[in-house]
Amino acid sequence: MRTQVAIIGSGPAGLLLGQLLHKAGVETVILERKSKDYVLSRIRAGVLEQGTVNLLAEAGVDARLRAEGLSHEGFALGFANRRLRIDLKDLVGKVVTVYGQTEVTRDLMAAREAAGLVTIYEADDVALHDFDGACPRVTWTESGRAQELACDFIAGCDGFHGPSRASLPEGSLQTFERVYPFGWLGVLADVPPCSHELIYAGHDRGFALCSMRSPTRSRYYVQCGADEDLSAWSDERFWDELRARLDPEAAAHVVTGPSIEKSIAPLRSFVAEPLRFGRLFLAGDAAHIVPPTGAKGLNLAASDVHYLAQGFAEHYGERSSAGLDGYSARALARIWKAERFSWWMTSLLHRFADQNSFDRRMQEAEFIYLEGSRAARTALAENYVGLPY
Ligand code: RFL
Ligand code: PHB
Repeated sequence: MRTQVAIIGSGPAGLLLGQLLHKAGVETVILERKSKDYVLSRIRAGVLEQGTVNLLAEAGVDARLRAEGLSHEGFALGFANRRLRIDLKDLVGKVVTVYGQTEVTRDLMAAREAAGLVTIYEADDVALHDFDGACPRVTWTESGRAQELACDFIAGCDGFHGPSRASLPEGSLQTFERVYPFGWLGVLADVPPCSHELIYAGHDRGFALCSMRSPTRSRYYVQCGADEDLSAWSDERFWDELRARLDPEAAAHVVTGPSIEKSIAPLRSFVAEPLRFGRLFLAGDAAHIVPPTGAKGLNLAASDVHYLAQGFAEHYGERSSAGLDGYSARALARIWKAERFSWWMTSLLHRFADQNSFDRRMQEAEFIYLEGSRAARTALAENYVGLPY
């Protein structure tokens, strides 16, 4: 089998890249380790920047997003029983759209299928070869049978644990990492959200986030220990802990119900540099991780893919290598800004085990500064809605 761009991973980065390349007349094959149903069962991001929405429109997959996505003009920060609204529309004239990553993935998969493009699910032992030369190859096994795909380029969109970054020779990458000493316990439930906008609450007991998927489906998170046992968290314990971390008004509006999904996610900041090695390009979580506090992970995957798709379109359409040559530097410039913002929001709102009373006062001072300064709120808002690209 042969294609122009072999894409490893059918998460949002791989699928969006496939769709943008299809629009540009470039052939792709996607190889995915898991089944389609498994990929669609992962509950992750919920907040899309306008730039991501625009890209999904460019890819021709925004019909359901426009009909069902919730436009949010602001969100709230909670601190010591107070709540501060960040009015995105007023501060920076932009909004964000609440629409689940699962739905983005579903729409992209449907468009790929409708266009008759090839995705190979349940591809085992995916391995990348010869990407430092002119003729890269990808091999895998399918129902125990060895398979091979020859290609011009490989796009590594296989998330943090995938084989793409791992196949780079020792010493070819520089990595930067911070692992946070806590995780997020997330619950999805078919209950109306406690507030019509998101609330990010920094409480003495730890961080909590009130988010949603629709007017009848809520997504909540509480900060928990990194190694906590999920079975120790009954629904009842979760709801009690959530309410204890919210201001009284928000807590009073929490409607409880049985969880339909419950999981613990670790928090990490990570960047690999550069994003290109020969004919292999890294994009999305394969190249970088942000803690979810700023809602940037999926959005960064989208901006990477925008730069990369442009590079491939220029290569095939205009016979120019400028876009591919500039990909790593262009993408990394935006990645580091989102890393800074996500690290800052995480530092502001979480409880750290080694935090002393001075550190806690610093968090409070930051919150009070935001309350009193439109300039500070504007800086927060311009990052939250997404820096331009
Ligand atoms: P993904 O989604 O991890 O997809 C990678 C795909 O590669 C496949 N794969 C392989 N395929 C073939 N062979 C192998 N050996 C393979 N190994 C792996 C995987 O099965 C998978 O299908 O990476 P991608 O596409 O780069 O997308 C990144 C986003 O998923 C991620 O950044 C976001 O979910 C992060 N994130 C959030 N981002 C936002 O922009 N806004 C949010 O509100 C937000 N909230 C979140 C989040 C992530 C969370 N978790 C669970 C980490 C909330 C949470 C709780
Ligand atoms: C979510 O709805 O899952 C969500 C929203 C905002 C975040 C992280 C996750 O910052």
